[in-house]
Amino acid sequence: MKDLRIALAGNPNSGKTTLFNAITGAHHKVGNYPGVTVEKREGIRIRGDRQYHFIDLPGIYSLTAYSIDEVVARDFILDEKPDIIVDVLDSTNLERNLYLCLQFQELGIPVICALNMTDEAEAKGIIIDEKTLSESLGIPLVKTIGTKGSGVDAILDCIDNVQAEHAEPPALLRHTHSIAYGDEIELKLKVLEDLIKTDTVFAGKYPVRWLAEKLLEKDANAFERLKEHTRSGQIENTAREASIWIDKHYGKDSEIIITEQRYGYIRGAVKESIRIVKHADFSVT
Ligand code: GDP
Ligand code: K
Ligand code: MG
Repeated sequence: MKDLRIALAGNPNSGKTTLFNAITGAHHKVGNYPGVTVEKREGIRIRGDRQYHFIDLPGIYSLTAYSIDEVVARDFILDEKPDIIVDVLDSTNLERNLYLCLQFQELGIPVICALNMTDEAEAKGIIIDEKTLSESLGIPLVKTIGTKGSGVDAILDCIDNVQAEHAEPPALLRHTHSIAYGDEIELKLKVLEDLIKTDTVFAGKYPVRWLAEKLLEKDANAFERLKEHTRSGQIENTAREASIWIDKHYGKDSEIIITEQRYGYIRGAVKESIRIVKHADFSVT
């Protein structure tokens, strides 16, 4: 039987556990992540010749590894390398929820979005054109209502499709869709990516583009991982010089610049695919 490992991730309160229960029924295992008291919930769903092994990750807003929940979620994804991430989004608050989604996508692991709470979104007059949103983000989307268990089969179908498309090479090292950060930052990223690629041990562990971005953002955990795998200080020095250059050039911290560009990209995608209707209009249509 084929075993697929699927991380259920998303912001706190987006409905991950509700959806997890709807998908896996009563077959749960609850424990802790190694060394910490953060709860780890695992469950299995069997369909046809496939065993879907779901892991309900702690709710987080970002992968910056500032809080223990972020560290747990990030380490799980980077070190355990799930086959697929199902990112559960609160459809009533898409922009904020998509920020995390973009970070998963940048990791190069196949991502599927469950647009959850679509009942609440509809009640608020938020109309999501999921086809347009899916095309502009380059991510498959499935509408769900966790509390009613609706959309569960569609998620499993979507997992099957994504898995068939991504059979090779190893998930973590594949580069998918990513946003462009403008000529100057792209140039710095390119130099860093080329340098990282020459370090075969380090480059083999993580997606190169993602690493280059994280180093440019001065992400402390990414620097720690770099030091774990390479003795050469060249990547670190180049990254630090590049972020200092960006700080000066833009007059702002490189982490802020990169974050703003991600939000700009999300806002653009959401603007094209969401309509808000007033209740008066809503009752007519
Ligand atoms: P988690 O923090 O992401 O695990 O979120 P939970 O699964 O604990 O859900 C948070 C709250 O949202 C609970 O009260 C759920 O009953 C509720 N909820 C989950 N999914 C939906 C949904 O699709 N629609 C609505 N209206 N409520 C939902
Ligand atoms: K709620
Ligand atoms: Mg939960």
